[in-house]
Amino acid sequence: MVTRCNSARFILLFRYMESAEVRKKFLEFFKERGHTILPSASLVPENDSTTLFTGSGMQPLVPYLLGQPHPAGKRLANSQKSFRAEDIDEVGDNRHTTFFEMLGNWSFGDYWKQEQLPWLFEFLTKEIKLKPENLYVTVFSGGKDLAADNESIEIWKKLFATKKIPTEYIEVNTEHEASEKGMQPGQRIFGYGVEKNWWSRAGLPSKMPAGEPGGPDSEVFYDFGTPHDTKFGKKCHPNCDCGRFLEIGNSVFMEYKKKADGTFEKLKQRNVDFGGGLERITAASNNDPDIFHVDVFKKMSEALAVDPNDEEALRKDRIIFDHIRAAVFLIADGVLPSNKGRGYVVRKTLRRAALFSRAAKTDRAWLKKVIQAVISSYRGVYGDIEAAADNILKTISGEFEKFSATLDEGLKEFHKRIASGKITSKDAFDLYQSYGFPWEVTKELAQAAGILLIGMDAGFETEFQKHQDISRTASAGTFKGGLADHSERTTRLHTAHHLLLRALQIVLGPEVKQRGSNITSERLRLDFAYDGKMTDEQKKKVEKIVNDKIKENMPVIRSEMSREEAEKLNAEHEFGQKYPDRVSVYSIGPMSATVQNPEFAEAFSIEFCGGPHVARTGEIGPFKIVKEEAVSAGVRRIRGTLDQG
Ligand code: ALA
Repeated sequence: MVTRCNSARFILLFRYMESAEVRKKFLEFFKERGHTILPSASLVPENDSTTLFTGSGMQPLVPYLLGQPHPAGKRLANSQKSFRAEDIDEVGDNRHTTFFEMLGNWSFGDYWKQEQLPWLFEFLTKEIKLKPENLYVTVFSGGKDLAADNESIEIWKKLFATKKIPTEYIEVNTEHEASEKGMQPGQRIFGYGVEKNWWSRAGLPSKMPAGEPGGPDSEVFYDFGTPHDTKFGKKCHPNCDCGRFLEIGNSVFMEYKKKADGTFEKLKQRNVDFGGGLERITAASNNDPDIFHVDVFKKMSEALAVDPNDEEALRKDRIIFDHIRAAVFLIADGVLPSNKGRGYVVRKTLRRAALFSRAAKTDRAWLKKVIQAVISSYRGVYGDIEAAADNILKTISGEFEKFSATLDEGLKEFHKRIASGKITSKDAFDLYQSYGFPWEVTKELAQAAGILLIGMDAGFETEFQKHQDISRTASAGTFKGGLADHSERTTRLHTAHHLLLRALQIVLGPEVKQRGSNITSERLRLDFAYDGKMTDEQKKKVEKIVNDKIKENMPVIRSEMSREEAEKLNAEHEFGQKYPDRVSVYSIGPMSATVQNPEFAEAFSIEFCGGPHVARTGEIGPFKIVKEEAVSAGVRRIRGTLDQG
């Protein structure tokens, strides 16, 4: 493999660190500091509709950041599979990927900044052997009603002083201000505002829904020393996108929760949520700014014989590698290509990969080699992938075959339509429906052909929506699952949802099974398998059972167990959902039974569920059924809401 470090001598003297070594060092480092190591959660989030995919290590841990005790303790660490579909257009340069592993460590109301920042510094400089003079850091300079993080400035100053590195703090607040000011020698700690140094799943403080946790963060950047490119701003600074600096770690000091009135309150506990891209830290350890030189990609490129001197071919190959690796992980987690939701995202990534590979690689043997390179890179780390290897190979090859069958025809049609110099959203939709061109592929082709698309995203969305609405009535309806937010009302409705499912089973029969669920602070929706319309009397009975259980003020109890144990206990789960090896289970009423004694005499309901829930059913308040209707043959939808508050 030829690398972009041009000195052959350098390559001979320098051993590239592999990502497996970085992962191992990180987990051992935090294990030695009292952390329990968790396995990675699935890429499909459980009970969380804020994103389609798990995009950070903290996502499966939200209930614990909000105060629920974690069975494994107050200090956790892991390497979490993450996928950010929103970054798909950035892929092709030397540092963006959609799929990545996020190294993470957490403190749930335990240690704080004084431990986190020195540990991170020690890990990066001693274990990974990054030169401290190549590290730059950012901290929160404050925002509306949100205090600046002066503590972190002092901690960083002391840490750099131990290495005798001159360290000045400079407040730059916004990217614009930073690119105007630039950086002077000695300036190493940069204060940015909410756009850059505030972290929550929803982004900016103003975008956070009620109940969402967030906080100021402190990021570490690695300086590769490459020259600044003025295309990205007047002067360089750590958050500049020119490629000189790469963010390799983010310590979020998660101590706030958004209130319904838009202000913030302190959480019950002060949390640390650290995330660092495994591949990025590995790239920094090798002082090589090209993330695609990290081992897993290197193995993929060996299977494809990449020419490092052809910039355009390199860009396409990076897209192919990224998308195929992402698809391998998504398919292993049960997401198959389709025209809806998560499945559409997998289809889109695979079709983009097929399109970019088309010209150069007509022989498909390379595809198998590239997929096998991914699978072998993660052998022993992600067992799911190895176990699903045959299915992965079959699914990806099948998707490539299907797409190539229509690709040439579709391209002809595309060129015919652009002969007039423009392409409409209807054209884009026809290409999607007849030839399987994802919208983004058409956009890409149109941009390459110099065709302007203004406002087309919205137009395509409208066409797409029209199509989806039509097909929805014809096929079994599914809707985006989970909770819209973790606000108090949504949480109350979530517990009511469990009561409702059980009440439906009591009134209509045990064959009632959940097929989907969606809960906002306004109402809950539950789709369930059942033949026939409910009578008014049945609805009344169901409503009464739910309200009786609310009045009984039953405890809502969370337990952790293996998936097999939960299955033996007949815990309810959604049809077709894939669950991890260890699961969280909620029972309403004490769950005194065990696998050996699976009676649950006292538990009214038991479900596979990640929460959050109220502590006792009395907190829900009066519940009422609003509507019951058909979704498709054999599937009903029921809507309910809270009477007050
Ligand atoms: N949750 C933080 C992030 O994703 C660490 O950057």
